[in-house]
Amino acid sequence: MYNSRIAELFEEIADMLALDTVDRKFEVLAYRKAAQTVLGLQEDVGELYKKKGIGGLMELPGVGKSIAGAIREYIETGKMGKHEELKKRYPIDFKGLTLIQGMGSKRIFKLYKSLGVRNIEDLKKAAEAHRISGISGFGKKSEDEIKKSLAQLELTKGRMLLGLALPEAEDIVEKIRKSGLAERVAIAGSTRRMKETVGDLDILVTARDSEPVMEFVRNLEETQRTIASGPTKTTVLLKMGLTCDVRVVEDKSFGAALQYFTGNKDHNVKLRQIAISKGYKLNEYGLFDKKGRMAAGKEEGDIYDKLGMDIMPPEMREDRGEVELSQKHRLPILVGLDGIKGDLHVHTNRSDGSNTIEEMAIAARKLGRKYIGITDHTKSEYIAHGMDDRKFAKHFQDIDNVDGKVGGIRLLKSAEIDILKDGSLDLGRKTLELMDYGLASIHTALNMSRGEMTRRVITAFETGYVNIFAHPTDRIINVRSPIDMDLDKVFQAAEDNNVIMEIDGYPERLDLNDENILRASKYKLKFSIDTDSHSQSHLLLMRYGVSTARRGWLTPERVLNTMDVDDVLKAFKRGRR
Ligand code: DGT
Ligand code: CA
Ligand code: CA
Ligand code: ZN
Repeated sequence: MYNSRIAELFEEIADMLALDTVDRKFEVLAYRKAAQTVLGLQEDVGELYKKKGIGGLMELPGVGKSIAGAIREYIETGKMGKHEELKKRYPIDFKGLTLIQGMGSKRIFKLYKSLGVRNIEDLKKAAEAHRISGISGFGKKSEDEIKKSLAQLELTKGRMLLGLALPEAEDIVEKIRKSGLAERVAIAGSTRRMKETVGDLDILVTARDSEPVMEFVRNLEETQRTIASGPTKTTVLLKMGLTCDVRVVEDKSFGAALQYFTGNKDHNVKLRQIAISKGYKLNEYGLFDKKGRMAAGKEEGDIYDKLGMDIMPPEMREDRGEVELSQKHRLPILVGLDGIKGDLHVHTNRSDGSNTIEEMAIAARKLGRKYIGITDHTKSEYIAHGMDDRKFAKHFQDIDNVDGKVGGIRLLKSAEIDILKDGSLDLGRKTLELMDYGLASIHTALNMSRGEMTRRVITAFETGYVNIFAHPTDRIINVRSPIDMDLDKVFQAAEDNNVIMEIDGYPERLDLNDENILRASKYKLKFSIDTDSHSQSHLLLMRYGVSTARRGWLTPERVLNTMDVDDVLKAFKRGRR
């Protein structure tokens, strides 16, 4: 797949040529034109070159002898001499620096020459030392803008939470649909696989006329800046700090493109090998037989079908054994949002939530939940206004009262019980006995040694009052690493003590994560998918918990809250000593 890489190199060559003191306008234009041509090709230039040689390349619009030569050189050696030679003169990360507002290649070069700025790091240092405002053509205003843009980039550095990225992708898809410019519109990439964080958004579109779609995307309210825009692909930097690739594909290739751009890469590589073994060729345009006839392409399912496989949910496509299972027609039927009947981790304004018990109950009922467990914090969590035994006694009466008052949903009495340093629980036995179940978690002394932490958790399990172990590893994505404990020992102890593992659906947590769920599958464990809601709107976060469970291959039987409340209560009784 050479097209995008070669286009990128050509753009960078053009950027660098434009800096020359001698006027090289025509050359610059030629490389830019060639970049657009290559980027817009339906076929890969590598394939084209293999089939038709250098002559085939030269038939492309705007590709003359020297540019065709550069393409050949790159395909054959993985290098482009012209690019390397220029790069020696301009050792600058143009691509990274153009992500900063107002930084074109000329201004980038100016900062390189005057301040030695080669990359984002250098730019940051220069801005912090107020050295940019002194450069002619920049001034204080430019420096402030650069700083602002740097801060924005910093905020969204690396990967963004699915909980932020997915709603944005859905909004954009909806807008493209409503524009009437497109026929089919779909989210692909890691967002479709519901990965916990995503690097960029990938959106696929079919349209009779592609340019109006590209223009629409460039002008979206969400768009901050266009990074690249060609006939069939536009990349924009969204205001939220994520980049978004929108590709227009032909209707007959939509399924193939959706399969390809959903990935992940390793899954795709396996699929391509299977295709080859069956005498086909698979790429983002379709599945082709030896004579080049399209065997499938319009629908994603047809591709798997022709390869002798069952199509699996995107959440499974991580090359973790799903390909082989699908070939044997033994894919599991995964838990789905439709199957969720209750939510067993819900906060109210009795501790750090923002809504009343009644408001949470009504909001949950609206979402179709049949039961919720009220799990406010215990006293050690004083910042979260955790309650002591005396307050809980009254609190439980209030829960019962609301339960009597609000029909159509059952309220269960519980608490998010702090597991103290020594593994004891943050409430007295009498209070624990008043609960329908106990949900426990760790919030303090997170830096204990692995052995101590493991002991602490198992001690808590052995009290007989822990039914659900909430957000087990206590990680916060992009903020805090998981606590160090021997998960295998913890899982084994959970099995022995009938403790249910939580999958916390809060987007910053998603804990247990997909990998740990898969790892827990060796044990006879059940899981509870909860929202850890602190307000009514959080009850909707259940989808992220469910997608995490699906990425861990969970079937409905292994998920506690797919059951009716009576069976849930029975399962809790089994857990109690
Ligand atoms: P991200 O954006 O880092 O969260 O992860 P993805 O999976 O969305 O990756 P992205 O956006 O780079 O590419 C989208 C999909 O395109 C990817 O999941 C699989 C496919 N793809 C990208 N590059 C390659 C490649 O070199 N080979 C193959 N077979 N597939 C690729
Ligand atoms: Ca992506
Ligand atoms: Ca992408
Ligand atoms: Zn909580």
